[in-house]
Amino acid sequence: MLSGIQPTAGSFHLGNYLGAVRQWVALQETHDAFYMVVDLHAITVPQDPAELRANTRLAVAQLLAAGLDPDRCTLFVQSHVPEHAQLAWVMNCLTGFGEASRMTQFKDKSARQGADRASVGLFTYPVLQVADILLYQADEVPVGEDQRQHIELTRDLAERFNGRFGETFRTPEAYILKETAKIYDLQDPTVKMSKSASSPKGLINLLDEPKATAKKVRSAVTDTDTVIRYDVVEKPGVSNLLTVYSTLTGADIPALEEKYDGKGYGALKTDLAEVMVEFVTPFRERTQQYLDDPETLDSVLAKGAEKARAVAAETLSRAYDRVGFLPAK
Ligand code: AQP
Repeated sequence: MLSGIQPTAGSFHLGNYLGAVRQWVALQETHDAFYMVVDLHAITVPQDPAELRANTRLAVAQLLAAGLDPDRCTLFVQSHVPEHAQLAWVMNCLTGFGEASRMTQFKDKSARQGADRASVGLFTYPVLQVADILLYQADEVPVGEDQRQHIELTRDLAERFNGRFGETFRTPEAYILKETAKIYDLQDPTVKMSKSASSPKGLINLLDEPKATAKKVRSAVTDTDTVIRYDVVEKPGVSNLLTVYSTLTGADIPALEEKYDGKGYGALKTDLAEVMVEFVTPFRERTQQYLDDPETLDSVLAKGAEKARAVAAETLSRAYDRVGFLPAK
């Protein structure tokens, strides 16, 4: 099991947590799990060095606060394991230009930046992600729906490499939970909650002031009807709120529909705002505790990098050999 998260914006948002990180915490109990903060991916768009460094530590602190346990999983920073960039080069050489051009995330992000300003790194970012996954011989990759196409590319490239050079990589599957595959923007519930595309009011950052978070939930866009029913086509806003409510509390959606029958959107939003506050308040505190203890954080990362490198180096060495590189003596 392998997955990663970018340290770009500082705080994780609710989509990151419900779509990915929450699953990571559960899966560390049952799988040999590798989780990383993908700082190499972060520099595909312009970054301030001091901010990147601070945000990388902040991402690690949030992962620990969310419940990752370094004794149950391998938690590391991507740039601490140079094999990622090394295997990415090999994979770049197997990827068609047209194939990379079809990646919708690249199309969206480069369109937002202006095609001339988008970096070559942003273009080949999905191929780096392929290397990330294949290095650990991952069977499954827990991600949100927006990553499905990249996992498909990973499967294609693993099979291409194996077909050309002999069986080397496992072909992974995306692990996407249907219920939380896509958490939507609170102001435009037809598009995903996203750090780069959502408006501040549509985006719930887990480290924001709990009061501000509650306010955003209370002003979430719903519809002109009053009935609380899960229906993503007719009622995307209400359905999104029900998904979040259900996932954070464990109450199933039919039970919530019954609970709020005849009560109107105000009651649902007020209660969900409270649920959110109860969730983010200890999360913020735990994150701060990890940030206040840099020695523990550094030692978690040193141990994680060592464990990750042991696996990654072995896979890379096999791949280099298969490609025909002369072994270094
Ligand atoms: N809205 C979402 N619903 C469900 N899952 C989501 N993920 C992201 N948004 C949603 C999942 O979070 C994991 C980490 O993604 P990332 O490293 O790409 O994080 P990000 O860049 O912070 O996420 P954004 O908001 O998607 O950024 P933009 O839009 O700027 O690229 C992944 O598993 C992802 O699927």
